[in-house]
Amino acid sequence: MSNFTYSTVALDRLQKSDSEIFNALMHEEIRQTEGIELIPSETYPFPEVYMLLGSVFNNKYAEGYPGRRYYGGQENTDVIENLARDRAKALFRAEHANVQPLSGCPMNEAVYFGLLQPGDTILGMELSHGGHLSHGHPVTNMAKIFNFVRYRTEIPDGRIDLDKVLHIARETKPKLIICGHSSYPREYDYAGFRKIADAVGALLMADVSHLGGLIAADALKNPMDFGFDVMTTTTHKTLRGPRGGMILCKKAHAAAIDKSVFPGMQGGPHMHQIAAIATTLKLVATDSHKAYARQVLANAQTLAQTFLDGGAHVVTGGTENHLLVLNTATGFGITGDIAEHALDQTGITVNRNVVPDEPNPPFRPSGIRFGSPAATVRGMGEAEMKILVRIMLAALRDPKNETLLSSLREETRALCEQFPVPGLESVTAACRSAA
Ligand code: DSN
Repeated sequence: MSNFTYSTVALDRLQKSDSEIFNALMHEEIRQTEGIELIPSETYPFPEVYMLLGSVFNNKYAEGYPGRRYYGGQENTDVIENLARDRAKALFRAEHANVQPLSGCPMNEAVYFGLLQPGDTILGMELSHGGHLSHGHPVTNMAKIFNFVRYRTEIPDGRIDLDKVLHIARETKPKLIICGHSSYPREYDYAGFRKIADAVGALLMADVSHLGGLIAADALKNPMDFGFDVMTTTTHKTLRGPRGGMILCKKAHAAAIDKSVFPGMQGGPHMHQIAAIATTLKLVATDSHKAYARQVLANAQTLAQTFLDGGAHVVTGGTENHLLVLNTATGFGITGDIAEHALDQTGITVNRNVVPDEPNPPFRPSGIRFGSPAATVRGMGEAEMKILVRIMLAALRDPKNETLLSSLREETRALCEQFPVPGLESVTAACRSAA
């Protein structure tokens, strides 16, 4: 087995001690390399990330922060956490960074608890218009603690009417306003939101989880340049790091944020994750990552334009970032779950997604969401985006045609073979022989 993400000895050992997990791992590696991931929140990490996640930093408890921990043996954990914090501050032009949040939801929850009191009002984007669960959807625990109110986007172009946002803010008096989303393909007017927050005396937060790697590369605007109080980002999306979260903020909020993360929300930080975040932050500062970020945006533009040319209904009419939402109900007469399943059969992974003012339940919504980050890691460019759209359009127009879907799958496989995943170049043959 020549896949370098695991040592041969370790794999051999796993195969003997737990063949069921071993087999699932081999099949997942085949799935991820023979097919293509178009879920916009997913990507393939820098190969170094696999190594650090499997490292001895996994073994270490390190409650506290560098120089002030509650356990001994911290000479190396302090090095990696300091490097991660310093690199994060430099990259995002922030005064303070906390790199301990275990993932996106606890990251945002730590901000709310750090800066607000229970019962305070938070203004965020409506979920069906692109907002995120952790911005206070009624099904979340946060909605039991804080009072969430919402702004919406304009249909059909998805712009945000700042006069309407200001009106809502004046009526509801939020303590915190959030710019951020998980399925919104437009850029924010950060300067406009800063003015609204100032007008109503609210703190201002950006959740750029989807965009972190694009902002780090200066391919998209950085909210910290517009005087935001706080910016959060997960580390495993366009940043190409391990699963995790980061909070960047002004110095004035540093103590409150740090206390809220630990001991407020979490115990021991995941030091193997923080080691991988530190290395990720070094790698995203390179010219090759900047070129990657630009290509992500160019590829997303091509996906959008090719879909529009093919008659698909692209929500908001296009994209200004890495993602797209298609209304498959109006465009193809099928709900997102059926579209997702059909595309799965072609080897293309997307996710079902709500559309603005969604009329259907979330498990059977009207659309699908996808984006370019993972395909771009493989070196795919605009020509390949056009091939992928052709395959997807064929499947969406005839989603029950098993013969067609399996022949499309062969096309996807042939395309993917030409674009191996960095770090997993030899995985398919190796896994096939082992599985
Ligand atoms: N689940 C992530 C996404 O897919 O956008 C956000 O948390």
